[in-house]
Amino acid sequence: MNPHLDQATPQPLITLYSEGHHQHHGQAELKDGQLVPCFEKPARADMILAQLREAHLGAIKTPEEVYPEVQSHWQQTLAKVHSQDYIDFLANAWREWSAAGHQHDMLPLAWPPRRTTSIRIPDSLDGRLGYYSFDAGAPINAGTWPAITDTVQVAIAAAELLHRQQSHVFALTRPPGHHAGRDYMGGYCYFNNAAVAAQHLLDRGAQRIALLDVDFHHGNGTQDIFYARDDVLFQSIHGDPRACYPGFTGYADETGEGPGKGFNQNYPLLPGSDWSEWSQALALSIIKINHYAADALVLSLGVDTFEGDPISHFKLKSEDYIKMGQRIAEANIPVVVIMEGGYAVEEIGLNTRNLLIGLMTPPQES
Ligand code: OKP
Ligand code: ZN
Repeated sequence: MNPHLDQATPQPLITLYSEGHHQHHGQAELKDGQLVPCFEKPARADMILAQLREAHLGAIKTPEEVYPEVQSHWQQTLAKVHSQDYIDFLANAWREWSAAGHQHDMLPLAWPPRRTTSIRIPDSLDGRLGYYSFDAGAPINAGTWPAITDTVQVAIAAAELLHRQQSHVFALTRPPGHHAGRDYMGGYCYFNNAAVAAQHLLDRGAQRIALLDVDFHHGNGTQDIFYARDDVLFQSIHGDPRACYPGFTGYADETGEGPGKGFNQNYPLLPGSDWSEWSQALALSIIKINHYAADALVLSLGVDTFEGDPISHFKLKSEDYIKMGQRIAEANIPVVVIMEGGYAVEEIGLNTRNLLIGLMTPPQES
């Protein structure tokens, strides 16, 4: 046995969290042609928080506690990864919807098909709702704006803390963000929390950020935001788009464009993949990160790769998340973990906790 293993005492890990996410709770989503209760719900974050407290992983702080200026700065950072018209749409959407007398969640009904002569922004709210979304999986209600702006501040404060202390930080963000593109929502996502964290690190002087997305689903929104940029190396390990949601992107031949050519990397894996297949893709991605010589790593963490996830198709076990965290720690750069998916609510806390424990206690070099 490695004699150093048992000497590896976990360092405290600071978690950033804000209560505001509770205000966002959608009523229903479509699954296999049926309206079912939303899988993406406040209990997800509550379960993670409970496990972090039980494991005494470290302090849990609000964005204002670590970075009081976040309240006056977040909109600037947000506007670098999302278009202002999209941000304004989200800011006003519920007010317009409720003024029209509606009480149920907003959900889009129509999208422009291929070969649309010219796509303009409709005046009507229904028109804009379709224009600014790629699916009907991101309901908007009264609490959506407070929740998504709160969680963007969680992501920024976590990035700020990483910048200051140069050690790992966990941003307990909810709702997730990696399906949100520059000017669209979808797949439970509105603002791209991971992209905002990466942008904040660049604004603080980082030259190169690696953004690794380990959620079961392809991070199509993050790919969209950074596709033509070379200051963020985006990599995603996910269910093969031939079989898995969102299904239109995530192929291995999507490698970036213009100055971003070579800075986008997808690792599609077949449904049913377990740790042995999954960890091979991870190893390849870590080699890329090392080669890129990133200043920091933004980890889009979805634990919907878990074997018990109700909407996903990989076969990772709870113990595998410890190994995942350890392997990622071997990249030897500070990591800001941004929470994305994970819908096996009973196990979401344990799986997340295991990842974080692995990250904080890598096997020691002998
Ligand atoms: C968000 B994240 C498949 C339906 C998929 C949306 C899934 C969004 C996942 N039958 N519905 O990446 O965890
Ligand atoms: Zn996912």
